[in-house]
Amino acid sequence: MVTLPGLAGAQPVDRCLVMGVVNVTPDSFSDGGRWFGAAAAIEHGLELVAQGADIIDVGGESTRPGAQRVSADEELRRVKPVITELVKAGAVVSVDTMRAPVAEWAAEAGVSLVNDVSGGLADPYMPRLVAKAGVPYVVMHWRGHSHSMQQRAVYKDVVREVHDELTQRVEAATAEGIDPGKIVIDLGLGFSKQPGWRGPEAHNWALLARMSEVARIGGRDFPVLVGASRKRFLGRLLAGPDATPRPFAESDAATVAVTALAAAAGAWCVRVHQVPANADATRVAAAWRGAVSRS
Ligand code: PMM
Repeated sequence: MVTLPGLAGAQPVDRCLVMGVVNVTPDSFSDGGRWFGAAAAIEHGLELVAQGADIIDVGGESTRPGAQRVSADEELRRVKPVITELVKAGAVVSVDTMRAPVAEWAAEAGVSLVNDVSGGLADPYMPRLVAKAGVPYVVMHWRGHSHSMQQRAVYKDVVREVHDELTQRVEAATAEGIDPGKIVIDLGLGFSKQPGWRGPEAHNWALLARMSEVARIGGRDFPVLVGASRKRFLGRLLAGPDATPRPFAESDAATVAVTALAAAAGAWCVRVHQVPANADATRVAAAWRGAVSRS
């Protein structure tokens, strides 16, 4: 398992980490509206910590396909009380934002990680700000904002293209002064990816299967964050005989299966909505990897 220097507050563990999601939004894909109020979001974050989450990811902007952007002021209004209280309670918190001013506020408030789903493309000031803050940075594969992202899900060779586009983002981030040892790669599952599970358009599955290849950039193996939880490609896989996709909340068992497989393949962290079973899966995977390395 890969350790990440600079992840403030995190206990060193010999397994894949678990990042619990707190979406302070009315319209997120998987849990929109449930934790929209600050008090409910704080309570939920604390519950995820108690259930075994290593990191709590707080976001104030929905990235569901087709979502419209909210203003930076509204995003800040949503996340401020939640991040403040979770940091105060001693949680290791990450901020899920594409905006440098939001990341800047959050870094000052004590977050341990900036999770930028655009990998620095949405706000050109983001990498410089993250370099200055000195916190770890998640660079996710992304091709555009939610309103148009599915039109961009066109690839000749998804693994090579995602790898090459992530390479450009990592180079841009390090050119702005971010320590490569603090960069985490994310495959961007569901973001400009077709949700099918067979044939050349099974983009998410190809990326999961070849995760370590995608994350080997410039001769360095970057830690990988996997965000498969409740995504549409799982609902599509689990569709009934009439091809109706399984609702997102009924794909939690499939999420756990992906967690076990990804953790066994060496993922650094999984980003999930339901913590307990995924935390168990990371322990199973760690025991599995330990046995493989001893055999
Ligand atoms: N997915 C969502 C939001 N933030 N961050 C990272 N690093 N990786 C992801 O895959 C990711 C993310 C969208 O999912 P949600 O709206 O269900 O939380």
